[in-house]
Amino acid sequence: MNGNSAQFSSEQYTSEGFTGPIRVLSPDAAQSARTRFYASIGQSETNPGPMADRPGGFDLRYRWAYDLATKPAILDHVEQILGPDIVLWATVFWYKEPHNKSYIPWHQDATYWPMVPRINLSVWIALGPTFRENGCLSLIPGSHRGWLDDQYQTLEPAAGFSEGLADDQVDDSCIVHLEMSPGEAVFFTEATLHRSDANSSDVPRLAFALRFTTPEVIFDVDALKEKGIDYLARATVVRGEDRYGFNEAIRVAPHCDLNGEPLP
Ligand SMILES: O=C(O)CCC(=O)C(=O)O
Repeated sequence: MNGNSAQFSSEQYTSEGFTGPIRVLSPDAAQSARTRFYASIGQSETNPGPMADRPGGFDLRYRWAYDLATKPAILDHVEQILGPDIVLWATVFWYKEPHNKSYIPWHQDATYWPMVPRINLSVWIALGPTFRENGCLSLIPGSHRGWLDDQYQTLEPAAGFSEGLADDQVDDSCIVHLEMSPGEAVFFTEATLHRSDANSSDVPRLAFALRFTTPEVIFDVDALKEKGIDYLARATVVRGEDRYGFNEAIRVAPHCDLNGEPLP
């Protein structure tokens, strides 16, 4: 991949487990999101250091992050895959400052999440440039057809997750390195194998990942709490309607924080 945007393809998403990169934000909109992100973590964009803040749930704290996550152009693509009723249940800023040595191991997302059934579409938006040396996202096309969590192992401390797959457990002969320009996004499934390297460059790597599902999915709130990720998981219907009412306990009104106060 070289940063030339592709066409969104639901056929590719179904057959290969991903589609993209697709341009979802203009370069200016990506720059504005970057500026807001750095301001909110108290860092300078020109000389950024590590993030002290938790990377999740910004959509529940800042109106700009909620608006970014629910842009109609993004939801239009999501609707092509998930249908008319769409739930945004988590967002994460994946940020690696220059020379951050941590890498993200091969994994399939839904193996970490207490959701039944396992239905998730991630929209991973590059807010700055992503390339091999700054730890771009990489994935394996077609890897979403089976689950591999029975092969997970405990990983070394440099891995961003304590459990996942070691590199030599994965056949990466058809790996796709998603080198992307600010404002491009890749859409991938709950089961698509992906990873990212450490950032060995002087350029920060910043992405905003959005997790979408459908209202029929039930989240185990106690298990989320046990895993310590309940702070980032709050299900909000962002398009269509909830015909099930399964997730009342973790729903907040759109545009409100966890206490029901309007977002700043
Ligand atoms: O951005 C990264 O380095 C990892 C992203 C990831 O694992 C995810 O979005 O599920």
